[in-house]
Amino acid sequence: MSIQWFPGHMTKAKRAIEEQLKAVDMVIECRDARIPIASSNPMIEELIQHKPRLIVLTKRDLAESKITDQWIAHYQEEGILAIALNVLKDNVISSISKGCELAMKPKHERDLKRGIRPRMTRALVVGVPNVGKSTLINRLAHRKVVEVANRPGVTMSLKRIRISDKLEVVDSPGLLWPRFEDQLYGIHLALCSSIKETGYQIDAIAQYGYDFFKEERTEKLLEYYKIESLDDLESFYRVLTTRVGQPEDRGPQLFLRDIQNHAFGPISWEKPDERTA
Ligand SMILES: Nc1nc2c(ncn2[C@@H]2O[C@H](COP(=O)(O)OP(=O)(O)O)[C@@H](O)[C@H]2O)c(=O)[nH]1
Ligand SMILES: [Mg+2]
Repeated sequence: MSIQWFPGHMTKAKRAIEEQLKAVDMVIECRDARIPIASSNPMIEELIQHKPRLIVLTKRDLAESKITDQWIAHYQEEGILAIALNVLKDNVISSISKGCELAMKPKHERDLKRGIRPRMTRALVVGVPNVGKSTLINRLAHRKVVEVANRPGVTMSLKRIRISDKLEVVDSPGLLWPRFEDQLYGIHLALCSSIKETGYQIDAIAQYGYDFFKEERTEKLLEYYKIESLDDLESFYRVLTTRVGQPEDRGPQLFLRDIQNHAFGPISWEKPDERTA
């Protein structure tokens, strides 16, 4: 991903989402299960307001399932329904249908008490770039795409997918910006290939990765590189580069590439107890 976000883009994206929200009953918010904070939009709560919401933690195959479960429990405590998906492999139609039905349940019950029968639910899919929105939409679209509409005002097309007689999912072309205002989240996004790192950042990102593994997941590095212990960063890079016959200053690049290629198995970079926002 190499999208550059500027205030103008952000205002435009915000308006587009606000406009789209008027036409839907609920929101399906995709977040990367490895980095649910960094991959969430900082204004999402304000944007969604009181609409029912289903958080979909995508890429669950790349995250540590125990930590993903903690995230789901954490959202539950906050009164938000969350599910985790491998968008490439799981039965997304069934999971999304059930999730949306549960998210809408309180509203439907309120409506029924007032004598209003529930009508078809329209759910808008939102999320920052690279969380898997298009993949999700495409997998849902194995059913038929009922409409591609151009709405006046904002130039955008809305793709609506009829999932069942109870649910229609609306694709949102308005891209939301990630939580890059804090350097830590920028690093997390780069570790998950969700923003493009630039040359001068590679050392810092790789060093963050090294410190993370050294503190919490040492055995994963030892196992993968078949080394005895982690001493210091320099000797770690020396081992990495020597084995492939590359100059030592290529260490950070090689290590970051392995991280981004999921060489060490599922990794969750963010845990709910570290959550501040
Ligand atoms: N391993 C894994 N990869 C996924 C998953 N969902 C999406 N991807 C990959 O993530 C990348 C970004 O997905 P995309 O749908 O383009 O994201 P978008 O920018 O939100 O529309 C693609 O390479 C997808 O194949 C998932 O659940 N697991
Ligand atoms: Mg997309």
